[in-house]
Amino acid sequence: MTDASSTPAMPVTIHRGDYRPPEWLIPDIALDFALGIDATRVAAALSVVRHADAPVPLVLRGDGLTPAAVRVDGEVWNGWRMDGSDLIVDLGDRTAATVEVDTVVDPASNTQLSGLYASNSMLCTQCEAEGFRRITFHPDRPDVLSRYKVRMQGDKAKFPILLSNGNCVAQGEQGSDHWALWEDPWPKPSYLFALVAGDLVVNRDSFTTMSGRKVALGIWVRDGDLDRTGHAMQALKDSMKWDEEVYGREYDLDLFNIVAVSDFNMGAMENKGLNIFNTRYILADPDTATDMDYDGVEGVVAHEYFHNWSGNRVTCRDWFQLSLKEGFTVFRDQNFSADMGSPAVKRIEDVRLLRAAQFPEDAGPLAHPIRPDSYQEISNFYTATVYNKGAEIIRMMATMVGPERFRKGTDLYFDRHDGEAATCEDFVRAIEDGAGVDLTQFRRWYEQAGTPRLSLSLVDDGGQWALDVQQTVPPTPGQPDKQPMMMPLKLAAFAMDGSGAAMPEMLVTLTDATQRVALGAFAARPALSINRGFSAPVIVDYARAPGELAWLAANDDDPFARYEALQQLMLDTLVAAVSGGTPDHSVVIDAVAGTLAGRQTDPAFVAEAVLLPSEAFIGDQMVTVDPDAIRRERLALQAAIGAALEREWRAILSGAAPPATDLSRAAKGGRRLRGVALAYLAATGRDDVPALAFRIFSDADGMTERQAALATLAHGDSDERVASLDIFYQRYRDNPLVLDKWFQVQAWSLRADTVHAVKELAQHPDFTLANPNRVRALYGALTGNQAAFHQADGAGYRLIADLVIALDPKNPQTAARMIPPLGRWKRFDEGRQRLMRAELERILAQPGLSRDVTEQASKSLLG
Ligand code: B3K
Ligand code: ZN
Repeated sequence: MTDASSTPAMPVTIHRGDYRPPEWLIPDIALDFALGIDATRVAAALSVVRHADAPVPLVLRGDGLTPAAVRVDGEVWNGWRMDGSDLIVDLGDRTAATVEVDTVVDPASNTQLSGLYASNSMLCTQCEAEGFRRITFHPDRPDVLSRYKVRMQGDKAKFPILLSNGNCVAQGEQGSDHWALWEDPWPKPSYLFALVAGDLVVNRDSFTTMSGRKVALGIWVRDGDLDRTGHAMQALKDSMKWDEEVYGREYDLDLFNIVAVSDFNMGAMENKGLNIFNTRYILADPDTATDMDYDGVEGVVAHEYFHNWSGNRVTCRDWFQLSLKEGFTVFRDQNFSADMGSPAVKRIEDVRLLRAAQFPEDAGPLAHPIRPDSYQEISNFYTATVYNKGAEIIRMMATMVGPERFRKGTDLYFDRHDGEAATCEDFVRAIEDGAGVDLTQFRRWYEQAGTPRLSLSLVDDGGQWALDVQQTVPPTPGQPDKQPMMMPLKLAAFAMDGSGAAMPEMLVTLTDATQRVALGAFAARPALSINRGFSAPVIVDYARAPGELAWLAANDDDPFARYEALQQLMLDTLVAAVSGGTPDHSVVIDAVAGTLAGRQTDPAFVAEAVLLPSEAFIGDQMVTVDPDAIRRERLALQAAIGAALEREWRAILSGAAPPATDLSRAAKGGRRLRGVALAYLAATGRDDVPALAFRIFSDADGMTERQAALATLAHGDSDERVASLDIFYQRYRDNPLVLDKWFQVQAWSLRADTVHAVKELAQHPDFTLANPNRVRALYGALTGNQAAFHQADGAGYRLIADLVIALDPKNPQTAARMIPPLGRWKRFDEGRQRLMRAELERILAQPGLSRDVTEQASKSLLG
């Protein structure tokens, strides 16, 4: 299998409307693997049953495969041919047959990390979305469900552990080899198949389900990593319990295994009974993982576990329905994490991510509905829109009907579609029927791309106040005209005059392009709390009265709304400054001071609330993004807040940090606030800051404090910067996940020479294109560093385009993920536009480009 030639560049567009049911079903599959790092022989036996009414050949998809032998019902078969990379087997007028196909794959040279590949001399698989066809010929579509029997045999010394889906039903030895036979009783699509063979150690535990069944749990890692698996195991047990309590979903096998792999294209994969994870989302101990890393482990373990029902027991009919499993499962993992920690902080983090990743996608050339209408390469559609906006769509349904009725809807969904490959429409209908609600208009969220915008104006009708709401959905590629959406909008109103008069929270369902909402009686214009809890994923325009945001930041009874008010205040100040106004920092300083007063009660919330909006988010508010002015004004505001509240920041830092082993909410919040305090203090440029940061770095008993201090130092120019980076490198050079942080903090740096530094770091002996985590740590961090990536001479763009060109032949999925930042060219000045487009054109001019990169770059160029 040669990776470069296995993905043809010819773009074929697949349309949702072209869906046809499968012509052949495959109730049973037996796979026999003779394992080898350079050559693994795969003997597949498919029991096929004709589903079409009339005779039709069996089409088996392949990617980079050559059939070594084809047999039908035990006989050598000549009635087959290749059509491109697909195998067409002519079965005459048979209605059922056993089709056997032998193939040989080379895991060691599979650098795409899709199909069967080698990572640290271990063999593992990644089949979603279309990787199974890189292992053996198969329809490889999610609506073909089969029971799998998997036999694997290999050298005992090289592959002491042999794992697949389901249960191990037999094993034995044969000379220097051993073998294992795994059977999965649950029919599943090919994308959920998994196999792992390697030298692994296990953290074993167990969970007793609500019906009293004991499930054996195992987390498999490389020798030496075992003592960093405790948090993942706890997260797994918590997830299993939560899904029983909140959704009534019980685990359905006697075994649940997780394997951690260093080289992995995404976060993790929910293969039935055998989840495969990026080590990043399994391994954590206080010395090497930050609190945020801990939360990442908990959230991703939960996400993959929850897929056992939302994704595996009920799967997707076709890949256009991806949000059916991903949006719903993200919604489930968000609520789980909220229940495990702080709901307000979790909501802030989720909304921040939505605004950072999804809103720009929805406003750019790659905008698509959560249920796309067409694609060239499905890997390009594992997007923030499908995942995170998808979760918001589910959240809106839950908000509109309330928790009990929503549960009735999801119960009905699982009952109706258990064992099936379902559609988004099936989900909406189950919520309608189970919860008793009409979602006819709401379905537009599945059809229309673009972030809706609400323009609000307050009307005073003789002391009776009302709100006029105007809704527009912007045009997006292929969708020039939009219809108004149905959405829940949570509102409250408060008198700012000290009378205490308030209109308690109300839930309004918006349906029309213009709509009037009665608010009630107020003696004077009230302060409005709008879109509380971010009840709808929209942008709100509303001209505030002077002092209104500051009042809400201090007094709103919804913590999310307090956060929003303070953010909006900061944003207004920054946008005015960037647009050439004279900024008045004092309102922001006062509001931050007021928020800081609550730091004893809820340090985690306070830390989130006082953070300035990101440079990118400030840019999103502007007609033309000016990265340099944004950086300058943001730093100026940060310095002003740092100086005005210097005493507070120093007081926060003067106490002892909570012990790193304390992972309580209060301890995590305390550490987060210390990190924020250090950043504000550093912005003042006071002489003692590098020494202070270096002391924190050196005294730190865990990674949260250590990384925060290192990141602060990395922005500056001090001797302490050089020393801390060096100490960090020497200490962690053998730990890949921590070394990623070393690359990342340098690519995040606010220094003027960051693009140059990234270019140099790409030549560092520890840098490699073979590991997606390392690529993301360096280049992904650069694209997240707005002023650096958009350096006016185009050096940042060139670096990313060079990376895409170098990485595409090895790993097209990861290469394609680096393109969207170049596609935002329309948002910048003419000079930058030209440079960005030129890089996209340079990428597209490369011969033999993958389908992944071709699709992303050509769509991005259209703007
Ligand atoms: N379902 C996988 C994603 C697979 C991506 C393939 N390109 C992880 C997840 O969302 O849980
Ligand atoms: Zn998922």
